[in-house]
Amino acid sequence: ANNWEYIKTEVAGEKKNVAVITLNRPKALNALCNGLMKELSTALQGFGKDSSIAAIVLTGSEKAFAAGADIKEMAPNTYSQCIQGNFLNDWTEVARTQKPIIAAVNGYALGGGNELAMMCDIIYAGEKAKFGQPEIALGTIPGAGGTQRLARAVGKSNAMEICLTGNMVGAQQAQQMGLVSKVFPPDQLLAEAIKTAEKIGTHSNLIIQLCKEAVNTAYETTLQEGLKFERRTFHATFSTADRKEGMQAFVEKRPAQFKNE
Ligand code: CO8
Repeated sequence: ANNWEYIKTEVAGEKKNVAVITLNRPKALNALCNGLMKELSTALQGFGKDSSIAAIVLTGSEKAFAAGADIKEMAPNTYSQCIQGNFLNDWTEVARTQKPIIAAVNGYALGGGNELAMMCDIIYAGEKAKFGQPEIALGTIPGAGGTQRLARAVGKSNAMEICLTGNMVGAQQAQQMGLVSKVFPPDQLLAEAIKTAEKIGTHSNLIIQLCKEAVNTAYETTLQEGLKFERRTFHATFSTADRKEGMQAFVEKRPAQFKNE
């Protein structure tokens, strides 16, 4: 129904509760121009508010998830324009989304493309996927999490090597490092990501949201504060109808009927 220029959106899964957003700028290997990022933010906000959607899958093409920020668009920027235009501020919508997002990465995930994947909650890769932060070769550094989220995902030595050399790492290596949780043949990747999103979608959307928030808190605070947040959030689930139903259903040996309340 939408007239997107740079993305495609559809609803998938047996229960039609999985949103699939496909980056669709094939001529530029899905380079992340302003227009694309604006459309992506708008689509995410829409699916975020749509109560029939439980989880979101973000993907690209077989050749490229995204080859980075649009270098041609970015090249003329000056320091003062970056500051005054708050360059990259629009990029955070992915990380702000409350629903789970799975990145299904085939082909290149470079620079801003890898950073975009890392803003998602789970990364699945096709066997030929290639991850990297090549900014260093352009005389700049990562600007949307490539030095920060990557270091937390793969540790200092791996992150340093990736950011300082600009070398790409393949899917298997990315999985060994912990950047990627599963690797699939390229033609099965999207279906597998949707399957996982559907599995997530069998649970209570309300509790899913709390759980995502709790895991994300592990990246934001000390262990003691994080444990406290987790404990209180766990306690809070006892005020929900879905927690009552989940436990009742277990006791009665039947599937739970969650109402997201
Ligand atoms: N920006 C703009 N155009 C691009 C980009 C890009 N990042 N990547 C590819 N393209 C374009 C090419 O210019 C080419 O267009 P044209 O046909 O008009 O010349 C087309 O896509 C196809 O690309 P290639 O011909 O180069 O395809 P190859 O298969 O030969 O090579 C590569 C594929 C290796 C992926 C190669 O295209 C490449 O190295 N791309 C650039 C990768 C890169 O440096 N990415 C990092 C960008 S910097 C960045 O992301 C900074 C992030 C800052 C914060 C993030 C927020 C945005």
